[in-house]
Amino acid sequence: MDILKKKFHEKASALKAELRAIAKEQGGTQLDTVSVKQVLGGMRGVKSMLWETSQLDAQEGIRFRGYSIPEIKEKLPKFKGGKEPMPEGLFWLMLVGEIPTQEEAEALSDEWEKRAHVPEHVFNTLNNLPKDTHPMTQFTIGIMALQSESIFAKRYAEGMSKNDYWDATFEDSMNLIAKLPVIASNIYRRTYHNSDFIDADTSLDWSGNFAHMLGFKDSDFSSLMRLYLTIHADHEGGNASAHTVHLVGSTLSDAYNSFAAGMNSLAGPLHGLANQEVIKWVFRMIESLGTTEPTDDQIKQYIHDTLDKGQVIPGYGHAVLRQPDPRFVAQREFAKEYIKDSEIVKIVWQLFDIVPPILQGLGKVKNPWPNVDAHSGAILVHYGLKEYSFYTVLFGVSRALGVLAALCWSRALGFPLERPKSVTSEWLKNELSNS
Ligand code: CMX
Repeated sequence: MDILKKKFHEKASALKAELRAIAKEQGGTQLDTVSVKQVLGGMRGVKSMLWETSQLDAQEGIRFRGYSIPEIKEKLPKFKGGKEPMPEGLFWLMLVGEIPTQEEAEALSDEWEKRAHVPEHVFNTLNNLPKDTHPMTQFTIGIMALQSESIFAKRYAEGMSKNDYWDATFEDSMNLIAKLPVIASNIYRRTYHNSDFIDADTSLDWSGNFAHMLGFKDSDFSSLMRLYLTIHADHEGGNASAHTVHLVGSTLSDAYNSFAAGMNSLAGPLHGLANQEVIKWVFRMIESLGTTEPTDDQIKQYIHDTLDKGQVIPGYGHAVLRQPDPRFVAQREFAKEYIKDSEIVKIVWQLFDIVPPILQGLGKVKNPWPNVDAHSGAILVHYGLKEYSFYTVLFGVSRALGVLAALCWSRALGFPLERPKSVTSEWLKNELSNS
């Protein structure tokens, strides 16, 4: 991928010089002040990180290099005349800020195929785990086992110059992205299909081949994977998984260590694990109500019961968004177009009408609307991927695109070790009493 690498290096070198000048000449300019609420409330809204690949607006949702989800759906290259965007195109866009041509996206697909070989010791490591190890745990262990392949770690040990960090990070990122579908599908097949593994189909693109290795033959499922792996890829830098990759990467941990750390963050139920929690919650509701066609009143009662138990409604709410998540909307549109009859999808749509007013009524939930995780499981169930413990792995494979493109930028721009300041409650109380 010489063209992509060269393009990235040219753009990164220019921006690095520009940012250095800004830091020198205008470094003292105050952008924001941090409030006590931000110190105690999870640092919401604190502008403290540069993240080139995407930006999130509370009302509008995510934009990748300035393009909204409807725009990337329209503009990114498609695989063999299909309707859904190729994630290869999104990676290219996030890395260099340009929509690739069809040929460029296909060349990237071929490049990832060439880099997809996973060494045997990774599979042996996974095989030594108990079968009921959560797939996200298997995923991070698989990535950690793959760290033996890190070019950055090897070159750093040999005395690599700071100026070359971006190059080694680019190579590691490309290799890791290429290998993730192989690791993820291996985990899926060993956990749920008696280790009946499926060889890669090299005629397919990154997503189509992933769907194939998972064992899904329906071409609509491959289309779903293209959309899914595109829309989950990035959500600016402050979300927990992206920020974790950024933080760990800032210590010059390589792409494998940094990405595995981010995946442990994605595995939390307030973040990526919410996609499994949503469908688990829906299945439990169906079981408890004894019907796959619950009435609105039955659903309302189930929601109140959940809240009364001190639990959250999974798939609803967001730390930044204040409108229905456009990633939810994109999945709803996909379901409307591709899925004619699904009881689970229908329930998800019922929930979209019923949950927000109830959460609004609590008077404390800042965003009563659905997030990305509210819809994905129902579509996967429709195509037969019912093993919901695996869902966050799919999210993780996609998230690699954004966080690794951003990691390349961090190393190319020479960002320093991240080290914000903490304070004690004693300090805070003193400060407030003196103000
Ligand atoms: N159900 C019930 N209560 C909710 C809620 C929900 N879906 N969303 C927020 N709240 C509650 C919070 O728990 C908090 O209650 P307390 O004051 O009692 O602690 C209160 O409302 C205020 O929270 P907030 O400021 O609106 O939301 P946060 O920014 O703190 O948290 C999030 C955001 C996503 C963690 C939260 O909305 C939530 O727990 N949602 C359910 C889990 C989920 O879907 N997560 C996936 C997010 C998307 C992703 O990362 O993949």
